[in-house]
Amino acid sequence: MNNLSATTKRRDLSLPRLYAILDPERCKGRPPPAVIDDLLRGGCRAVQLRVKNGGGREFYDVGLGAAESCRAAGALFIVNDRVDVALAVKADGVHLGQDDLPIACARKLVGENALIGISTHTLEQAREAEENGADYIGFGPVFGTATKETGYEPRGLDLLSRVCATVRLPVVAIGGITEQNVAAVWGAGARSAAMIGELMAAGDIAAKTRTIVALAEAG
Ligand code: TZP
Ligand code: MG
Repeated sequence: MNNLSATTKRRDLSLPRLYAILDPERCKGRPPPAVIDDLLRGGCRAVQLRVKNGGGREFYDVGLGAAESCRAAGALFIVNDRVDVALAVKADGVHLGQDDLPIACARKLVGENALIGISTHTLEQAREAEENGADYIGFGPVFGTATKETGYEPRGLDLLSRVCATVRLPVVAIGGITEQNVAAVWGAGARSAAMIGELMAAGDIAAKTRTIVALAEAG
């Protein structure tokens, strides 16, 4: 839809090592467009927009600007939960939870070139997501997190490793990932590390992003 042209095949997907999640409620008073700019200036090349409590209009308005900024920077832009918003803002893809639309249904709506990611919390869910045609899976929470009431115990690095060894899809690990533990997450086989709190807690988001991207390049 956005950076994925008809000639870019989903199966060639090489997700960036850092997958930032932008949640306007977690921006600590900073305007979401400024936070997106900071993430992109810091070298982040995958951004997911997550709007849990706003209406579709807020999601659309923030998403439209975010999609444009990501497109200009050559970054992937993914919309959380809402297929309609992903289509409306021409995102690169949509990220679904276990209770959202089934993958096959979302695929019919977004088409063959868009990415579909799905959150998983068990090995079985990860296998199922692969069988059902997801392009990548989220897996977590790997560690404890204060950002979301997940309802799940932290899954830990051992289970993350098993999931990464079992599915062929790229795995985006999520939950409690920080500058201190991100190398272990990549080391466990996760292609990418999703972060909310660690990035938003930084006084200088661009500098923090740069640090994480540099860690990935050093590893
Ligand atoms: N899904 C599982 S854990 C989580 C989500 C959305 C929150 C991740 O946030 P943080 O601050 O990076 O732990
Ligand atoms: Mg969701």
